[in-house]
Amino acid sequence: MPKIKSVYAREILDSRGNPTIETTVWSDNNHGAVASVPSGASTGRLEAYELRDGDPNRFEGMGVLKACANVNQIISKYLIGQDPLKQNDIDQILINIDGTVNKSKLGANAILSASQACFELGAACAELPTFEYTAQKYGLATPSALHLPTPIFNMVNGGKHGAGNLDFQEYHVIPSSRKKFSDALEMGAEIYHLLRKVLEEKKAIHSVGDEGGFAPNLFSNTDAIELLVETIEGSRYKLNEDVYLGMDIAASSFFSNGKYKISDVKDPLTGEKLGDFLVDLNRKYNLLSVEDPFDQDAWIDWENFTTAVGKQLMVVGDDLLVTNRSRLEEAIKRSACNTVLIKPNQIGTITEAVAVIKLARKNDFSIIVSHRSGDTDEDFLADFAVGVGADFVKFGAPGRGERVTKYNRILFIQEYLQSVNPQ
Ligand code: 2PG
Ligand code: MG
Repeated sequence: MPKIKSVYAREILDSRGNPTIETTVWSDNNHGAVASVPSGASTGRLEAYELRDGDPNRFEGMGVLKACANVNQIISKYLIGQDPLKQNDIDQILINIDGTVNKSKLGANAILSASQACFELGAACAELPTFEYTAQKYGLATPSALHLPTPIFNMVNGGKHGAGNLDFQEYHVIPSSRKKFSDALEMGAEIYHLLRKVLEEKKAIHSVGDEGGFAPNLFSNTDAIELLVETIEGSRYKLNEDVYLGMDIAASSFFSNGKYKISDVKDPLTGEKLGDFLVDLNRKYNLLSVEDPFDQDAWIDWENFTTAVGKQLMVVGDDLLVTNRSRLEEAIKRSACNTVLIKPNQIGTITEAVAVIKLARKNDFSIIVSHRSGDTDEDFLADFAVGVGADFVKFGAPGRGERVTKYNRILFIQEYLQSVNPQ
């Protein structure tokens, strides 16, 4: 039985230039693993706690030296000597030594970096690629080159992610799930480049936002969808056949005084009216998915929306569910949505993220494994998504290093699976 020999955390920078934590673990049989954690901008109210130093003299308070110290001085003491193949035990130790509901004592960033590093160390000790280790451990998938998660490309960044003036946070292009992953990736990259041209022709600003999608100034949110339609029509792909559209509304980020103010209409909308607006958009554009259509506590609006369109499209809970088992249970009870977004750092351990996936599967929810808007050059999530049999991955635009490293890893996995099992 291998044993964890050392655990060491340090501060690095994420894709936004903010500090984050990276933890390295070694086993006594000389395997090693490194894990860094991402950070959100449009965070859900009930996400596990991200510990920041708050020292205004370093990184404007964003430093994570306390989180690193929690790993180096506390967590390491408990993990050294543990078997890296026993992820449940490791995560239970982490949960116990923190002892809070939202991991606010040690910080979910500290805890996840250790949980994930140990998980990857387990894969190394088992001498398996991480996706294969995940699949064998949890029995949720039998990875095959023909059934890899479908990428959700974030082509236009608005809301809290873009410097432009769009209210909705993300505008997605989603290749048909019938496409091979490599073809889907090619499609995403081609459409991304065409979109740049369309935006240039329209003289809309085309800087990119946090997730690599373009961040234009437009008159309305609907304009952004129209531009995507125009771009796809100018490509060699057919809308609603080869490729579909989706959105992350991230409605909690523009919900104030009980209403939603969006540039498409003059007066702020009630939840009911925003629902009507989105149902209309769906009628017009045949959307494949709509994420966070309402505020994270507006359960009744979610229920009504899912009743109205849940058979036609994925209603995705992100801020609503925060990768949290009890929130998912509530959503199942209420039929408030039909798809769960999985972000391990919303909950803080691999074991708890897997428990949410298992519950979602049992209840016929679709599963999307997602990055964060502040991310690192990690490809762990790609392996994790394949290993748990996720239906989709949301890793941002097909551009920028921290985004494409994850898509490229699935490309590698496809080729690897093809070589071991040619079909
Ligand atoms: C989202 C995510 C990732 P953030 O809302 O889905 O795209 O954004 O990481 O800022 O929460
Ligand atoms: Mg979201």
